[in-house]
Amino acid sequence: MTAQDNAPVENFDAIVIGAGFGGIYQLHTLRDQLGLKVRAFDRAGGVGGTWYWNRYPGAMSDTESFVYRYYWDKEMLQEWDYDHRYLNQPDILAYLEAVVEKHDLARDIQLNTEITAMDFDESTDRWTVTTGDGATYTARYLISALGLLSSTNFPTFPGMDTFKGRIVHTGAWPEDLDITGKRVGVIGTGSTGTQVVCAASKIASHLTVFQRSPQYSVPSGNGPVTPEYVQEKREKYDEIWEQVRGSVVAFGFEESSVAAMSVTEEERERRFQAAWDRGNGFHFMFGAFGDIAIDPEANEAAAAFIRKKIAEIVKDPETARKLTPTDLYAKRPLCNWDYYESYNRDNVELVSIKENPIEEITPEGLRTADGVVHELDVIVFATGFDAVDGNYLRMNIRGRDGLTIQDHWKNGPTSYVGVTTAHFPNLFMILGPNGPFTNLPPSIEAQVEFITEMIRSAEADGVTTIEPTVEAEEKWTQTCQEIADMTLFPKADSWIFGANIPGKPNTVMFYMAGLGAYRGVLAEVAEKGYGGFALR
Ligand code: N01
Repeated sequence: MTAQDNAPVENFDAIVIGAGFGGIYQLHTLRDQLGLKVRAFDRAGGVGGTWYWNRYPGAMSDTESFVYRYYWDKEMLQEWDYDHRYLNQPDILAYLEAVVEKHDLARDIQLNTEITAMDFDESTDRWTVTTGDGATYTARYLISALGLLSSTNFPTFPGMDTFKGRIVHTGAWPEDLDITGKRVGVIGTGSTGTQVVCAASKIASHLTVFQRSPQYSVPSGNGPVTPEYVQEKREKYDEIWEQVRGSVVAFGFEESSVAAMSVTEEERERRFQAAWDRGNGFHFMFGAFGDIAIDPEANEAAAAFIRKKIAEIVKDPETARKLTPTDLYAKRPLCNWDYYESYNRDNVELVSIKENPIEEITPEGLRTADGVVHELDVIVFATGFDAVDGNYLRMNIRGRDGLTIQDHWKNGPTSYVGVTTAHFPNLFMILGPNGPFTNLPPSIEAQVEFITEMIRSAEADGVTTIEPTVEAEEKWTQTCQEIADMTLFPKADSWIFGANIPGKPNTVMFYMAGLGAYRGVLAEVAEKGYGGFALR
């Protein structure tokens, strides 16, 4: 018997799991707007979610500073300063910590507490959550704000435990690790890996990049912004946010509706060059033309433009060849300050592990198939995440009739409007499967506000359980699939469809019609008295 067996169970109206962008706002709305008794839990030692864990060198948002924040706290929009076009990880973490402090949220956030199980009790219509140390808590409403990307994908290689240096994953970067002057190896070249490469190339004594798939990256255009720029954005925030909330990707620019092949070749080049000079990955994919992610010919034109840039930038032809992607330009778009330029530095070396696979990790470093041992002090796994449902599947979650989430999602994760799933009453997911594929804070706000209003109306109407119907969930999944099939994204192997995890079903995991359309769906569901839900 443990001490916990005798501990009294604490009961709440609502429990929030996660204290990142989603959990912080959800705790605020449920506690301070609805007056519920709420507790938020997070396994981390601080708030911030993604921005607590991802402290790797170069970690930053690739959404511009003026839209990588909450809209709901209008005072902070006016008061919180920034001086660069993009925010670095410490800036974002400091911002989230300041929100928590300003709204006195910390007293209801229990840190260092991992939730391992969530069970719905049909006799009481309450959820019981169990923590890693065996304590239990109950609540009527359970809101999971686990983040899309928090379950790390940490592949194993033979000999890993023999390595004399340090092996780290970017998603759990140790606070005491400084790679300055060290021999660093980076495995993975997605959004994270390319950011690490840009930063590490400038501080490591030697950097070896182990690349499986080459990536299309465009310039970020990062740099200082003036106080006048910040003031101008502040004065226009309502206008800016209205545009963001009605847009597709919610990055603070107008998406283009011009078809790439409808203009002359010269005009196409001019527009690609203008987008390249302006900077930002989502802008390059969605702002230069309206059909890069839809029409194969338009996609190839954009891809060819980036390939030409790689050939111009990278001095060593063999390195340039290895860095040049030949597949579709249809993964999450990347941007960096000087990704391809990094490979012109004398201390940076590129190994194509598609051509020359990693055989084993040795005490000294990493041995590739050609027999070379790359001597290293630190091996950085920038190998991404088991996205979307990975966070859920590692927990024991049981809904009606003891149904496990693993069973319910065995063919891939599903939801109704990205926030609820059938057989799991009163469980609300922020960034659940088949939610919008956008700059995340504006989508998180839309979901938190939808969940809050649904709970407010349930409280007012004496509804005890809210649960989507199986039919509504199936229809939403089909809608998401049909929309995704209109794009090129399912044709590229990436985490967006689960292709990065061996054995994971390749299924639709996002609603790709954009935030404006998504907000319209949520508004319509609410207006129709929560159509698609069984309210009991
Ligand atoms: O992860 P990824 P990420 N052996 O899955 C490689 C967000 N984000 O952390 O392409 C060797 O994209 C894998 O290779 P391949 C953003 O939404 C945002 O970089 O599968 N290599 C790939 O190169 C982003 O999309 C920001 O062939 C292996 C890399 O590891 C999402 O997070 C910053 C491997 C993984 O790339 C995920 O990005 C950072 C193996 N066994 C991240 N397994 C912002 O700027 C995987 N790889 C806001």
